[in-house]
Amino acid sequence: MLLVEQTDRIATLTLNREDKRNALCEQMVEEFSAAMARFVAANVRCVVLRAKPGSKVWSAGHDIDELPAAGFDPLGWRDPLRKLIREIENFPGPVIAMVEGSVWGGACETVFACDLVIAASGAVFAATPAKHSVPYNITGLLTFLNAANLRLAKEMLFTADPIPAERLRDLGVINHVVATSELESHTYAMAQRIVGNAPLSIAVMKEQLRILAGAHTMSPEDFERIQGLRRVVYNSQDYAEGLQAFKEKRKPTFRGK
Ligand code: LCV
Repeated sequence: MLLVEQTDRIATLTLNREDKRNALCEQMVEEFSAAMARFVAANVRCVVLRAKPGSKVWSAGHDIDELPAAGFDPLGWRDPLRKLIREIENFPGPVIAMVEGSVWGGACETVFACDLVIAASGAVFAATPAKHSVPYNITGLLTFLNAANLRLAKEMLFTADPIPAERLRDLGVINHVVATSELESHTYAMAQRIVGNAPLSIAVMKEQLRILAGAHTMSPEDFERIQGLRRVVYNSQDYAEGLQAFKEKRKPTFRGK
């Protein structure tokens, strides 16, 4: 489900599950983890995460068919998407998201969790929990909040609108937007500059920034209250309706209960 390439100190992971629009499933994430472990052992200094050239859909996000039925937390600690985000954050070198096409839901968070984002003109990004009545988890929301400002994060999460890469670049969420024909050259030129710098310094700055970006205090009471609120959502008829509507390829009807 992933194509793995490594040339010297730069590695490339290509999402390779086109029949399901590169939906992020457990097997794909297991392959991702195994590849990242090999990259660490091989002293890879920069990873590029991409879809195949010409992809209309970079990734359709979390594999909805793998979301648990109502009654279970759909984005708990061991969920494949949560593991994927942590793999990106913990890799001791920059992970560059090279994006073309549309990016949905958990894939949007995945791109935002990458250290750098270079998108082709015309790419769009949609945060979709509200389309499926999914109670996103708090570290996932922090990824959005760290990538965007609160106003934009709320617009993306509440509207689920696909946002053009150009607008996200203008708001500092995306590093560069380039013509599709220049996407690879621009991305790998930056990767080359990065791997020409000091890897230990970069790795420790990445880890410091991860710690600083996640340095939020929260009382045990607030944590328990959030988990309780999320449980109401994933126990709701709306959550079950969201899953059913996707399976039946129809628009869901949410009743707020
Ligand atoms: C499994 C899929 C998926 C998929 N999972 O092709 O952020 S949260 O909280 O929402 C989180 C839980 C999350 O990330 O949820 C997933 C959010 N993703 C979306 O809402 C996007 C859902 N997909 C689509 O809207 C369309 O598939 C797009 C616009 C991405 C592509 O449309 P296109 O017409 O090119 P199809 O819809 O025909 O999909 C092709 C195959 O991929 C499956 C889909 O069920 C279909 O499978 P079959 O050929 O077996 O019918 N597929 C698409 N997305 N997220 N499976």
